[in-house]
Amino acid sequence: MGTELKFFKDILIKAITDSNKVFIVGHNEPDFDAIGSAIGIHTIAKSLGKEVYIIVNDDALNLEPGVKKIIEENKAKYNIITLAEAKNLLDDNSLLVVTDTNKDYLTSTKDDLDKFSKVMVIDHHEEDSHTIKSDYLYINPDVSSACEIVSNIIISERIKIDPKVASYLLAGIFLDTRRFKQNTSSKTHDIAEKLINRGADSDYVNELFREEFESYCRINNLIINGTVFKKYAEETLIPKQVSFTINREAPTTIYRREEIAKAADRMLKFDVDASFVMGYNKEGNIIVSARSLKKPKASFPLIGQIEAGTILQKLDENHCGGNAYSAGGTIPLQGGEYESIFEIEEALMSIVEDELNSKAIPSERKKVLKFVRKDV
Ligand SMILES: [Mn+2]
Repeated sequence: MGTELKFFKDILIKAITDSNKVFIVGHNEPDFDAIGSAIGIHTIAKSLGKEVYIIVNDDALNLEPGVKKIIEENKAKYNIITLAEAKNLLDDNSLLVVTDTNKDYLTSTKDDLDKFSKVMVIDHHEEDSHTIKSDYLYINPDVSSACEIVSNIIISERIKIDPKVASYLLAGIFLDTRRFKQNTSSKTHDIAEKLINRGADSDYVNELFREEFESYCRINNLIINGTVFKKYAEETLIPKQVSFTINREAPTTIYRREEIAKAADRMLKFDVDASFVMGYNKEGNIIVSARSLKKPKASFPLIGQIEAGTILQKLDENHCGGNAYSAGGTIPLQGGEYESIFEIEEALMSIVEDELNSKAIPSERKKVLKFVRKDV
C-alpha cells in the first residue's frame, strides 16, 4: 500500500470511529464499481461497530440488471436507503463517504453536503474544478477502480469480508478494467487474487454481468444503424479516425447511461482512435459517452492522443467530465446550451477537429526534420 493511501486510510478509520453514523454514496445510477466500493466501505465501517447506510436515490428503471440485483438482494443487509430516508436519519455527528466520483453534480447528496459533519471522497477519476467540497479526499487516477482502493484498505486492515462482498469488489474491478484489458497494473492483479482468496467467485460475477437480450439488441442496433466515421488530420503525421454514434432513425429512443457507455466501449474494438456515442435518457436529456484508444507505450508517435475528457469538457464543462481515455456526462436540452442531439454531435465534431489541428504536425515537417538530421 502506497504511503498516501496509508495516510488516507488512517484518517478514514479515525473519521468513522469518531462519528455516530456513517453514510455512503456513489455516483448517480451506480455501476458495479460504485455499488461494490460502497458495500466495501460499509464492511469497513461495520467492522468498527458503526450504524452504516448506503444512499441510492435512483429509479430502479435506470439501473443495469446486475446492479439492480445487488441492490435488491442487499437492501436490508447493507441498509440501502433513499436520500429522503437518509435526511431523516442524519444526526449532528454523521460522516458521508462519497465513492467512485469526485463531482458534486453526479451525486444525489450534492445539495445536502453541509448537513454532514464530515465528508470524505474516495475516487479514481481525474479531479477537476467540480470536485466535491470535502474534509479529506483520496483521488488516484492511476488506480483501476474505487473497488481496488477499498479492497486495498480492507485487506491491509485484515477486515473479514463476506465472500459475496469480495465478488462485488471484483465485479467493480472487472468493469473498470474491462477484465484487465485497461487501467490495469500489477497491483490490480494482486488485489484481484486476494479477493479470490477471500471467496470472490468469477462465475458469480459473470452472472451479474449477464445482459438483457433486449438491451443487447438496442445497443447493437444503435451501433449498426447510427455510426458515422470521420477522418481527421489526414495530411499530418497523426491521421485519426473517429466514430460518432446516434440513433439516426429514431433519435429520441431512450437509453440507460450504461448502454451508451457500452456502445462507446464496443466501438473501440474497431479501427477508430476515439468513439463518441449519444442518446436520450428517460428525463429527455442527452447522455454522452466518449472513449479514446490508449496506444501501447512503444507506439510512435506518442503525441496525438485524443483526450476524451478534454473534448467533453469543451462541449459542456458543467455537465461532463472524465479522463483522457474515458469520459461522459448528461447534457440538459431544456434551457441548455444545445437544442438538439444533432447540434451536440456537430459541436463535438468541430471540437475534435480543432483539438487535432492544434496538436497535429504537418507531414512536411517530417521532411524538414530529415534535412536537419542530414546536416548534423
Ligand atoms: Mn469506477
